[in-house]
Amino acid sequence: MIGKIVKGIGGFYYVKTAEKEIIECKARGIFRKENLKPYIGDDVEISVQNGKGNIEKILDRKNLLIRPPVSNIDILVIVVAAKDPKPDLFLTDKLILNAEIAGIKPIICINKSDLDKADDIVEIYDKAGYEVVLLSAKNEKGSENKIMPLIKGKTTAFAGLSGVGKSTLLGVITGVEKETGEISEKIKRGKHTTRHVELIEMDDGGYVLDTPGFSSFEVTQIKAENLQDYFPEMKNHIGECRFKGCSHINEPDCVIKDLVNDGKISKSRYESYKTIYEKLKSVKEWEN
Ligand SMILES: Nc1nc2c(ncn2[C@@H]2O[C@H](COP(=O)(O)OP(=O)(O)OP(=O)(O)O)[C@@H](O)[C@H]2O)c(=O)[nH]1
Ligand SMILES: [Mg+2]
Ligand SMILES: [Zn+2]
Repeated sequence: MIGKIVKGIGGFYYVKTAEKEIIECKARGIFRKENLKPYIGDDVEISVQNGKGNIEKILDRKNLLIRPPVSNIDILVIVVAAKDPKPDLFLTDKLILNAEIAGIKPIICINKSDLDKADDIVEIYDKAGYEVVLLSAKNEKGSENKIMPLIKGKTTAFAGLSGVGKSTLLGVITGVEKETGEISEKIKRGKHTTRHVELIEMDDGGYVLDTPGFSSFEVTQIKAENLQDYFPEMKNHIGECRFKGCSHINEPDCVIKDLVNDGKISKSRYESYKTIYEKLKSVKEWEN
């Protein structure tokens, strides 16, 4: 039987079959040995004996993200709160970058617009060429209509810091509210903070995935020299600098630095580029 992994809890994987039946499965030990861990979103071949499912094979993946841990998605909606928690643009840029590397379309969703209009953040990502949606999942009627047309029929994962409102937004989109909660002042996380990734099927044939918030991770899967290829606002200018192979950091007559100084490329995006570039430079070959 073929199915899709829609949820994973405590070593069990929940596989949805073509008949929309959910079968609880174990992954055979071999996956651990081969370092082929099943991910939510994987299409898998399963066998069922005495009501117990077993994942036999993971079918070819279209793509895989480790942060958040999902496979076969079309769109990554990166949710940023205009306020509470404070926007983390570096994390946002890393999430965007991971999507770009995996060939997944990023969309920036700025939530909690009732608390702040976040003009500066809208401008940063607009300028970079990304689709930006500003809404308030909790306090704006019909906010889901701003995002639904962009993800219709697609498989979309929602990622971002804990407490930005991913689950609230998904509740509005799917009409099912769960796992959202007031932010506890002490730990600054939603009280009902999402603990696992879950794939929810929509009426239009698309899927949406809630994911737990996380705050930091490293990008390591590319070489520093290739980083510019994944920043769309830089990509169009490759080769225009005075030096061939310009890293856009210390070289003179650098078109990218000029664009940053002229305000055509956002400073915060450029700062993220520089920080990630330096980090990638320091990654040893064997780590790559
Ligand atoms: N003011 C305001 N609060 C919101 C909005 N959307 C969500 N919240 C609140 O923000 C808090 C966190 O929301 P969640 O949806 O649980 O956040 P999350 O991103 O799923 O958090 P994790 O599951 O921990 O990653 C809750 O108290 C929500 O009610 C909004 O548009 N405006
Ligand atoms: Mg959540
Ligand atoms: Zn340059």
